[in-house]
Amino acid sequence: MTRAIEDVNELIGAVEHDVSHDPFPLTGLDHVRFYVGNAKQAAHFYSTAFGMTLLAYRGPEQGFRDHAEYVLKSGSAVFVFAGGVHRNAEATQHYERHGDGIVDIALEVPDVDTAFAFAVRQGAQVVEAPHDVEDEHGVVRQAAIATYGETRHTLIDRSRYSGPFLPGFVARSPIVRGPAKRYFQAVDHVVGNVELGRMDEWVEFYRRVMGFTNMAEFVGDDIATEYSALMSKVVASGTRKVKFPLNEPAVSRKKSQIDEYLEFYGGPGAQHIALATNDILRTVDEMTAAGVEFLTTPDSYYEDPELRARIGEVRAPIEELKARGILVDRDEDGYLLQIFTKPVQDRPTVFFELIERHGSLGFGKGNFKALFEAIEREQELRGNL
Ligand code: TYF
Ligand code: FE
Repeated sequence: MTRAIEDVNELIGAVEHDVSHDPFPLTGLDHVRFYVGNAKQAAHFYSTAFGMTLLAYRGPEQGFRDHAEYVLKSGSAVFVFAGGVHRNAEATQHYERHGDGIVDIALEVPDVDTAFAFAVRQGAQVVEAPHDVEDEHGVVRQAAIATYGETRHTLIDRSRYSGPFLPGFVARSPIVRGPAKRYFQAVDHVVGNVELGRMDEWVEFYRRVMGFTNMAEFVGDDIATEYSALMSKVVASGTRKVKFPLNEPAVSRKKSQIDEYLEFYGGPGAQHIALATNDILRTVDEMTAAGVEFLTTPDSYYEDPELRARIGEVRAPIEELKARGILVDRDEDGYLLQIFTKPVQDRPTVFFELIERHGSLGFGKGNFKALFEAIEREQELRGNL
């Protein structure tokens, strides 16, 4: 194992685990694909505001008449932004239904046919049967299965491919000069919002179809009725490299943020992507300077003696965290620092999280109250509470 891979594993809380005996062997997350209203401008935003690097492109110039697709990278995190070139393109119609959103959480697998056969035997819905895609750089084997809403998981084996991304894509140079140091280096987790009462079915889906197991962290009935208005459970692959929290709305005094998402997205879908960083202070400063808006945290959060006692010593002075609104949580394994952006499009749907892990494998359970209050302040401003 190279040093760089170890660093990433540490960053996203991965654990030692031999995948060769798993029923659904999974190497990791391959990429996340978005359908957006204007991929050219999205590629610019994720370059300038998220410090990502344009790597590859595919569009009409390459003979792909429906979509313009831009591939951006930051460390091992790879995002593809696809926009429809005409009104009948899949992305155009998806955009009309959902606005900008995540359509594919693509997974890298060592053997597409085996993984696909297992998934389908376990009840997964087929989107694309296994097939080869090739160009002069080699062959990629891929298949796809459906998950919540109109979201899919493409299964990819790129071990026989050496091109810049996938067949048909051509290398492209960065849009702007990138930051001196990248803002984040991996996707830590991807969260799905599903309909009321359906969370356990989707937890069961990932257990059955991918052999995922539940992680300890969850928002139960108690927290839901008291302040969160959502229920949440986390499933993860054997290595913990792939982690999928799943939320459903809960009935409480206020309109659930999950209901707001479901209403404005037009159904279930991916809610947030958490990006692993090893310098959250600098990343927040640079992204803020580039125009990214983060949720705010009231000063009272940092002045709470109970929180101070619970979090103990962390790598930065509390004042530095307070100045940026960064949240802290600690559990038996260590601590984490995290912060959330506001939605990154006009609809109150998809947002991002930055997370800096120091041993903790959790998701910030201790911050649920502060976080959900911050989200509700925004919901209120939008008139959706
Ligand atoms: O991924 C998580 O579980 C944390 C907390 O609507 C969270 O980031 C959970 C639900 C939610 C927003 C954040
Ligand atoms: Fe999260």
